[in-house]
Amino acid sequence: MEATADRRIATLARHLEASSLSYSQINNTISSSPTSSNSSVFAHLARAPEDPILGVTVAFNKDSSPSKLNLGVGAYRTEEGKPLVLNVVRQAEKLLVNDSSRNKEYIPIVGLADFNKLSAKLILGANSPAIQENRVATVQCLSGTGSLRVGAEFLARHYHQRTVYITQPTWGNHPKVFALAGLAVSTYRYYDPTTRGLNFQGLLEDLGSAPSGAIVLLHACAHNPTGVDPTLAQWEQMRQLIRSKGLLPFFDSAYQGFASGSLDRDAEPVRMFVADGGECLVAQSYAKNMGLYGERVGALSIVCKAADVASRVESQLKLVIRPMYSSPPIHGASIVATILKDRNMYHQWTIELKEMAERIISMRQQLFNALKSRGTPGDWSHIIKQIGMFTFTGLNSKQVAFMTKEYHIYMTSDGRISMAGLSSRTVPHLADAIHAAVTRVV
Ligand code: KET
Repeated sequence: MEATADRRIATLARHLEASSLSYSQINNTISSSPTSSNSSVFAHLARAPEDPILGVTVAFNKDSSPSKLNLGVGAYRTEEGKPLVLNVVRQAEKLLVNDSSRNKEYIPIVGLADFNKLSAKLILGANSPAIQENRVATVQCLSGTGSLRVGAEFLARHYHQRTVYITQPTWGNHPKVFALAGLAVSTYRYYDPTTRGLNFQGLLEDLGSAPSGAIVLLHACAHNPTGVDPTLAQWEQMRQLIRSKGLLPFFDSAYQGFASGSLDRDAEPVRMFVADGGECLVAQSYAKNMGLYGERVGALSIVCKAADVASRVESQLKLVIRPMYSSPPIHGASIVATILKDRNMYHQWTIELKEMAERIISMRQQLFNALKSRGTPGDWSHIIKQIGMFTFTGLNSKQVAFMTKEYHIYMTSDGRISMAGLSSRTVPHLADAIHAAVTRVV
């Protein structure tokens, strides 16, 4: 203690000494620092690789070919290949801009109260007992990633089990988010490459042998990257296993509405876990389902067993958030709250969301048909069976590299393609590329 106090006093003294000097005195008395010499203090840094998903867009942007196609990042495009701002979002933004009573003050650490309540209701359901009993702590976060990160930091600080199980494979950022928060990351079997479906037996075995209390990350719907979701009956079996072993479910809900086109249907797995009265965490993103990618708007909800626990959880979440980014941004959350609280706008959103989901489903059918008509070797039925934004094609990294080099088609090296980036116009080009890749590259 004493040593710390001494150090602080010495630092203060140095600071006062320096601040009493004039600029020219400082210039004369201070010898050249390492930062003013020619070699950088960061000279030892190796160049970091680009992100495996967002780096695909970087490479795409550098390509000057007119036929280039970006099927990397999961971002919705129109039939014309353009980014889409939903009409209902434009409408909400107009209302916000014209409302002169609005200001740009800081919002609370936990975000906008309306937004938080409506977000919990969206994922848990209007009649959720957990909401009615006030046992859900919801905080506005920086989209899905920020919600996962805040949840992970909270668990690392306050939860007794420090291991999180993620699906094999999963979204590439999951292991990084959890490891950087200080949790140990393990995997559970999920995808079976031979059937291109769920390895349900492997999943049950791995979760069955996880240590009691371990955290289990679950994709609420539209599993990324595989497009393979458990059936509701399988979810029920998973729920029983997870609850009987006292594992802690952490749902990542980045695609609500994108799997089936229905917000309620896609939330069923989460609601099933909340209905049993047990605890769970849910990270929500509005990037995809409201097209608010760059607005960075999402929410973390922690469903607790009692209202007083939830309120203490919320108080601790504030301590996680404040030193991280202080408080979240206002604009995106205001758009979401405006839409969710207005019956008509909400209805319009569900229609536009369904249109996006349906366009993706029609792209699946068109791509499948195009490969069939080319006689491309292999069973491509997984393209129409998988759901959500992505098709996990089964193409290997060499075939992907070939398609990028020869056809200017950009996708992640694991063979995942974003169906949302495809259009009727570009399907033939992709089908040609896949056909060439599987017939010419092994
Ligand atoms: N969870 C999953 C499963 C997910 O696929 C993403 C984004 C996120 C969370 C985070 O999204 P946010 O924008 O923070 O709300 N996935 C796409 C974009 C990305 O990698 O950042 C993708 O897989 O292409």
